[in-house]
Amino acid sequence: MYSGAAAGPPRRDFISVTLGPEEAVGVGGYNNSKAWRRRSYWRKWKQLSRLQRSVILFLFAFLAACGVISYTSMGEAWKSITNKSLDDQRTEQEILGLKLANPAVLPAPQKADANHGDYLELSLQKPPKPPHVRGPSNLQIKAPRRDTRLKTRPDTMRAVEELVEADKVEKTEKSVISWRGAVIEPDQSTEPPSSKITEPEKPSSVELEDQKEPMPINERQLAVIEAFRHAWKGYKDFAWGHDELKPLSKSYSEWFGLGLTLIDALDTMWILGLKEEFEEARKWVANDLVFNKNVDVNLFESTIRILGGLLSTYHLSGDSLFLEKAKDIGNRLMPAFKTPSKIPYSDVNIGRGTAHPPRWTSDSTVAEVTSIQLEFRELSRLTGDEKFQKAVDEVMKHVHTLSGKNDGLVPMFINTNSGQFTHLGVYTLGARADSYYEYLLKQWIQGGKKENELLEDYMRAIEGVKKHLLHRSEPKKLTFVGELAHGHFSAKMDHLVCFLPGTLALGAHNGLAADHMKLAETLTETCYQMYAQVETGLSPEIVHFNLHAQKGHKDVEIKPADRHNLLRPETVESLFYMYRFTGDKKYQDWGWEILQNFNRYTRVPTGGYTSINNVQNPSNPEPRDKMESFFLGETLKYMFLLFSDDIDLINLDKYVFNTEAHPLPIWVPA
Ligand code: DMJ
Repeated sequence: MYSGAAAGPPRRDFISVTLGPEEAVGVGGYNNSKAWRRRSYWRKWKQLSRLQRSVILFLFAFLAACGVISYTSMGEAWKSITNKSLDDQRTEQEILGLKLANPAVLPAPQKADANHGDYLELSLQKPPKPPHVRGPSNLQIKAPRRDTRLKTRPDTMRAVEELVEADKVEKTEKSVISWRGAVIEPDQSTEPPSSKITEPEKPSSVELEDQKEPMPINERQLAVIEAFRHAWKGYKDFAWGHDELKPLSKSYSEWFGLGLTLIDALDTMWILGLKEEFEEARKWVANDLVFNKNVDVNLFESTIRILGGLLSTYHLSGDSLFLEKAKDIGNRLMPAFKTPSKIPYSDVNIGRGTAHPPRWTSDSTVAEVTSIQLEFRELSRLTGDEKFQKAVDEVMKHVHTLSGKNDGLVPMFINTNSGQFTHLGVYTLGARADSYYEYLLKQWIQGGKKENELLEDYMRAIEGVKKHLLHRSEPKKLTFVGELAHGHFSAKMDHLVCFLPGTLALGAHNGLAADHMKLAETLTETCYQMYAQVETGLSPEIVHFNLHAQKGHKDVEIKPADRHNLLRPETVESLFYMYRFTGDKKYQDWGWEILQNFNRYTRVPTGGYTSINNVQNPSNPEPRDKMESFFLGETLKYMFLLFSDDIDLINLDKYVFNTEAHPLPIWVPA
């Protein structure tokens, strides 16, 4: 209670505001004029004590302040709710494969260091994205659509859950992989480092077509998926993280100790839509793949399988982890080029940074030094570091000028000191020379068909093949590619040569002579006969063709030392190209026969497939106990693509396959 001075009106310690009817209605009756009301309120106000007035004023002020504060914070909260739901929608859309109006882009070629002068200025088309941004490739493809048996959405959601888990573990990486569709970025040029900056092009109609829904998977493709899963099961159970599976002994073998099969198989899993397997393998790459190892690797093999595999997986998935790994291995392989001639050594110690030729010679194999270019050139384009491309371009320029060729055909060896061909006079399209020819054409395609020396060398070589190496067998008159040794023709043909029909067809598709396509057709038939004429329906490593008809003899003869089959891809590879370019279903049927025979004679019940020693003995093909990494990297991938009618599933106007079946972008797509 408040007790005030005795004199004066008593003070009240409460506020009483009574608005009775007599206050509202004046003596003169109802008067609701504004002036009257103002006067009346004012009178009331004046009647209040000072304390009462202060309290009322304070209350008004307090309420007004509260109003202002709550208005501002509600606005913020609303804004963040709205943004969050937009973000959520975006993530979900990406995960579900929906095209965004404003898609992320492939990280532009990155600057390796600041001092590359003119070259770099030309090479960089766009400022690099911040490293944490995982953009999809400008040539990213859609994972194929499965039919109802292979449920896409649950798969996707499971993959997402795993990814969330993985993210917790891998704090450094944000790893939501986008399984979304072909996104051809209108603002991305894929020009090589050495070419001029061009204005970004709008997506062509062909590019826009890429954004169509992928086709559903058919029965034969499902059979390939099943085969892949069976192979993968063996690898996972007995060889996880090692180079190759030994499916019979349920163990593994090491070559480089770098998880070769796993890396070789990454983009195949992507293309087949095997999301869970892919994610599991990705985790291994993120956590366990280490290149800082005191180990000798073969430059060619590690380039085509590891560097190529990582680069293509980067392009398909848009996941920068793979580019980082590619850069790492690419840098570690560079010491191979430190030779007197700049022709690289065959072997590099990727931990020590030293390189050397094989112990018995200072020669390198011609195919090996001329079939690493697609990968190193692409690495330069992506990183903005010219050194990779420079090193491999120099090799090609040098080989272009060399003497010792025979109408464009090259010998099999080249000396790392002198830079000259050695062992002159022997010419083959098989082992040690094969992919030299393949990469002439494919580099020309990769670079936008501008590098004329490559085309010249390719065209001349095919003329050389026609002139010196083509013959016909008896009795079926199959055209085959033999070998020439010091002027003597040999009717020997490696299975490896069966890459040639596919390459010829690719050249014809890119505008080269139409007779290349004719030759491709006849040679594909021959390669198929190398399977069909054998007891198991599987080709041996090497065949000899009969040049003269002999009673009871087929076209194909096999020597005991050559009757093994290593699960090689070349014939299936050519079948794939031929089907893509002709649409003739017989190529699919031939591939289907081959897949069934692989299943019959090379499949190991406990998981995996094995090389065999004897393709001529169906009752005992003599399993070798080894699954080569290229069975997953190449053979099954080409099978899957062969059985697809979707030309956008690795569109051949946008991608070029390296010699290990890893698709890399064509810099200036048709
Ligand atoms: C693969 O490593 C590559 O295809 C290479 O070009 C040749 N050998 C094997 C497959 O047979």
